[in-house]
Amino acid sequence: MIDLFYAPTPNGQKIILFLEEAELAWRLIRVDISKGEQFRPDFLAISPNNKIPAIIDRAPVDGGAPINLFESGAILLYLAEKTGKLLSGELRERHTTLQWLFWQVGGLGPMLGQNHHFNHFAPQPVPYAIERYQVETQRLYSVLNKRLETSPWLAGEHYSIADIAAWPWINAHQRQRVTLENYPAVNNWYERIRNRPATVSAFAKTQQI
Ligand SMILES: N[C@@H](CCC(=O)N[C@@H](CS)C(=O)NCC(=O)O)C(=O)O
Repeated sequence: MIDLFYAPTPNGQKIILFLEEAELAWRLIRVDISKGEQFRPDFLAISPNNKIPAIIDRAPVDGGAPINLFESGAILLYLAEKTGKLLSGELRERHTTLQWLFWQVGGLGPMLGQNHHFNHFAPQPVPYAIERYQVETQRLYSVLNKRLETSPWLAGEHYSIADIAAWPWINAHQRQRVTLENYPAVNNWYERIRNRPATVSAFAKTQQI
């Protein structure tokens, strides 16, 4: 059983996509980040950077004590290694997957997060910042589009944790003021993931809780 500390944001949604895709048993523990619950000492003991997502794996493969983890990329890598799913063991495909996973956690996520901030949450409009992150958002969508013009999935021939990491951020494209039709290969990839049974059931389960 995996305990997932969750809020309905792209970084949280990555983990439910993996858990459903890999058919792991999971329990969702909501952390209301709008009310500051991420600063509670019991949560900080698991996630000292005061951010979701975080997990506790109560049944690690070594049979030892429960493992706590924060950072969505580290969690996806851990769960992929635990289950042997969504991360190839083949040298080239494995490192192509990790390359795009790191691109997402180091670039796509933080930059689109700044786009969300300056478009929706800044206390006053900051035209320079809005423009800067809009241009960077478009650049990143173009990088993704180029990759997906030549490859069905980010890692190559197989759906992987790299796709899972990127998709929830693209799912928020309207908030980023992006028109997906301008990025046809991204749009096609986006729809294929949106219609996967695991994607549908992951979101349905979070509505139920
Ligand atoms: N690099 C982190 C980013 C996580 C993150 O930014 N989480 C946000 C929600 S999407 C959060 O918990 N924010 C609360 C806060 O900053 O206080 C990851 O990939 O897990």
